[in-house]
Amino acid sequence: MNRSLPIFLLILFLGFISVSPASERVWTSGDGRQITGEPVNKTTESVTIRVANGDRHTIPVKQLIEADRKFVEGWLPKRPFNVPEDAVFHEGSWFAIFRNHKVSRPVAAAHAKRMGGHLAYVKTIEIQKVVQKLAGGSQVWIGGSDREVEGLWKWGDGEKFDFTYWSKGEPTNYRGREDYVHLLKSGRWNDNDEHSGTALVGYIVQWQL
Ligand SMILES: [Ca+2]
Ligand SMILES: [Ca+2]
Repeated sequence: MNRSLPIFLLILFLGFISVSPASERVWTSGDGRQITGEPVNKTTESVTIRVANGDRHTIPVKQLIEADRKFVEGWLPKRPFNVPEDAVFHEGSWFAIFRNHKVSRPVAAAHAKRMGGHLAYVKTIEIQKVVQKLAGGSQVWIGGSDREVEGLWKWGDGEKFDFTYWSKGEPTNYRGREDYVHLLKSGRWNDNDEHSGTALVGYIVQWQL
């Protein structure tokens, strides 16, 4: 009898279990259907699961059994490379502040891009609350502009502003040169010159998963 056979089988077994990611999980919906995969993203409403062949399935959280819903609640998606440890996760995105005294808008935007993100798109009051908390009363760039058509404000993905949080009397387009939005100390928005050196001390970067 070959004594090395049990050892060979053990190695084979260990090899087999090690290819299965530790974060993989069997998900069960209320009607008993199951799917096996690794969670990669979530919002309040849904969780996105990557299955073995790489496909992603987004499942409404309310369709899952209670144990799975609880798991999603307490779970945070993996931070992509470059996302700092103190970043905040909200509705499918990570947000983080970078401080850089008197930073111009192009420098801030280029740094965000190099890190695989973009200056934050503040499309909802909930995101406003996230970025305002991160800013902590300092003046920071976010990701909107009316550079293409004066008065037509858009986020970096081309979506027009729906939610806005302008400070009273803004945007002013002062001297015809203000095409970029930032948070004032109050958290309200102002349009400003992209090379403005006046007290802008940072920027908020967003990574959409
Ligand atoms: Ca303008
Ligand atoms: Ca202004």
